[in-house]
Amino acid sequence: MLHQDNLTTLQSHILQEAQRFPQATGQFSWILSAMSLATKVIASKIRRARIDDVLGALDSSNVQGERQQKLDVIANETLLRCLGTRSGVAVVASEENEEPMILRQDTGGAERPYCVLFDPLDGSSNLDCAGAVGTIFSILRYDRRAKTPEGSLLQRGAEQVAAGYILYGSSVVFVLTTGNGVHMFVLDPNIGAFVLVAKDVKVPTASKIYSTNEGNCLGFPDGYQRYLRFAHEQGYSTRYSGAMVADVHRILLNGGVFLYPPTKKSPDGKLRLMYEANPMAFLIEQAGGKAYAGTERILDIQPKTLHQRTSVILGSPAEVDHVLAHL
Ligand code: P6P
Repeated sequence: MLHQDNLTTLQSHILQEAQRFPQATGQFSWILSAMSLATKVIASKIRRARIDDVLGALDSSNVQGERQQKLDVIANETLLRCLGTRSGVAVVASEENEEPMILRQDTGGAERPYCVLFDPLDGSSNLDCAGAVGTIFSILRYDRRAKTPEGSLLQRGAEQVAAGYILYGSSVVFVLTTGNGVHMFVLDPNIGAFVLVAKDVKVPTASKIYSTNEGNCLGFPDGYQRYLRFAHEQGYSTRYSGAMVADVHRILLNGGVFLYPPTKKSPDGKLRLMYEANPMAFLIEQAGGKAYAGTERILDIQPKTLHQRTSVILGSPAEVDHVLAHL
């Protein structure tokens, strides 16, 4: 862990990182600052959700056909309100909105603007029972070769310039990579700032823990079922919260493998490529782990549609290899 005397906040970390790019205009830093502000607001609303009676579902459903929780909409609107003021953001895409939002046209200036994609409140069905939930985000550069702003979003995960998640758990944890390692911050409610607690986090190379919804296992393809038999025979432990952010964060720190295989209900996998699998894959690879969709590296997948789904195998390199060996 860091020396206690080096008090660095997310804001000062972002500014220090920006100094590595003298030609930078600061737009990128402003976007990360917007994510910091929005997620502090979301964290405060989650903490008081039952008191302020903003728990529970709305009558509406999102583009995924999933019932929207009241806080899904509140989190989504908070992120849009914070990002909307940042001049460097051209396009925003959210799990909660069928169409991307074009905030401003690409002016063709020196620095290409950015696209921000996010799942505003991942695992929100955990809210009613005070379970862990999270925000996941991915940042791409606007692709000027694309024929439409929407087309600018359909870039492989390997093109991401930044990715992160905010876990609203027993503490509020902001985990970020800008392609230069994975860094972890915890919200200090006494000062309202995300404080740096660990730099260059590395996922343990091996750990006998797997994380999957075994309720679906009879619908898993044979290779995954063979892997589960292997894990049971080897005495693995299982940990699964139903919120990807919480399950991936545990793996980032303690090691193991997270699996969402194809199922009868979701033959292509349930998790969304652009704003769940890709950002998590970028983070896990930056931390020394591996991230696959079946036998394909997630960051190599060429997306076809904004809300497309994928299967996911990610975590400690040795544990991912055990799964791949059974596929
Ligand atoms: P299941 C939450 O709805 C989510 O998108 C991820 O956060 C989580 O990993 C997964 O779905 C849980 O799905 O089918 O196990 O409830």
